Amino acid sequence: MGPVSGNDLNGLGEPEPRRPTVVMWSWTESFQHRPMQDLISRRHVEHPELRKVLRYGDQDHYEPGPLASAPQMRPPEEWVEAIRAFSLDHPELAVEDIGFARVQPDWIYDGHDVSEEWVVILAVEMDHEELSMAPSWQAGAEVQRQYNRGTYAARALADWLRGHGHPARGHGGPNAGPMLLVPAAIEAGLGELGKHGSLIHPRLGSRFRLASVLTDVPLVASAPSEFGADDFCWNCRVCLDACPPAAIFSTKQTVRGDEKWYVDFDRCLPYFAETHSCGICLAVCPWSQPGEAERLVGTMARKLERRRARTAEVDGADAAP
Ligand code: B12
Ligand code: SF4
Ligand code: SF4
Repeated sequence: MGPVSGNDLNGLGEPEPRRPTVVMWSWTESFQHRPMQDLISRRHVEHPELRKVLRYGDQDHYEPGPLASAPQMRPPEEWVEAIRAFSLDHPELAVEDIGFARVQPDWIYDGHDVSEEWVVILAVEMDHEELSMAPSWQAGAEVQRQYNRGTYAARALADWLRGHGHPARGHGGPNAGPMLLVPAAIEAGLGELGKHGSLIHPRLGSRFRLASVLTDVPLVASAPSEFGADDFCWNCRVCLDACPPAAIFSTKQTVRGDEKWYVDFDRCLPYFAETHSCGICLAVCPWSQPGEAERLVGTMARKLERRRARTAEVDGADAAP
């Protein structure tokens, strides 16, 4: 694991904002946990079943498609609609959701350069039955399969934008790429951060992966989506009780100047490495059960409504002569 705690590298307890540090999933640079990353990759490659689904990662040589010389001009709203149609309705790509956000410097890894103004975030669903086999190679294989789908879709969208004369680069897992995807996906309206450190989506729960496209094509930012997942997490501890190395905190932590749910890197990583990428926390989250997220969105909306009505009653009583 190296001499420095992964939590220190991540900035746990640091009150000031700063750019994140690459801690895992880069094949082009060296960092403290590189030997651990290489060990995990080797175990994947040596596994007779997992090896069949590995497409991207250290074996990956990506040639972006040609950039058309005359950029096609359209208003931002039209680009948003065209990109949504390309990614959501395309018979081969068909990602499950998409969102748009302006890139923020705090998401970009130290030492990396992102000059593009916009990021398009793609959400790719994982099969709940396969995921529920975690910890096992079967759940690990589902993670890889959906990484393949996300990376393929992101690169296809980037090539499509380049074909219209707009520089774009597509990226997907397992590679970390140049920036954090979770805060970008929150900003792009794809969900709320859960206690288990992953996103909760209002339809997919936590059973999805992310991929991204960086571009300068003019876009419109999506509205962040708040539907009560954060509130729900305060009264739930299913993931916390199910996590074998006890890596999930019961309260929010200060990390690089933000108060947020946080997962103990030093506890999660060794278990993740031993189990072909664990994922128990995603599988057990009530929001991840098929059909359950929509029901919980309704429950949380009613709860919020009752709370608002009670506050209005109290305010009314206080104001009465
Ligand atoms: C490195 C990495 C890991 C490492 C270390 C994670 C860590 N917490 O430090 C290890 C290998 C342990 C790991 C484990 C897992 N990971 Co991981 N991981 C990544 C990766 C490649 C980079 C994240 C990173 O640099 N973290 C290090 C630091 C900077 O972490 P941090 O400050 O605590 O930030 C985390 C969150 O708090 C949040 N975040 C960061 N800044 C901010 C700011 C605000 C305001 C908020 C609200 C949130 C937020 O994003 C970070 C996610 O780890 C991302 C892909 C990407 N490019 O983002 C996938 C990613 C985050 N992992 C993912 C998942 C699902 C997992 C696992 C469940 C494994 C699995 N089987 O799927 C576990 C869960 C453990 C956990 N929640 O941390 C998904 C999350 C998808 C989702 N639904 O949200 C991602 C996005 C991969 C993907 N392309 O889909 N992961
Ligand atoms: S991936 Fe596994 S070890 Fe890591 S936080 Fe989730 S349940 Fe715990
Ligand atoms: S299992 Fe419960 S506490 Fe954990 S992320 Fe899901 S809703 Fe939140």
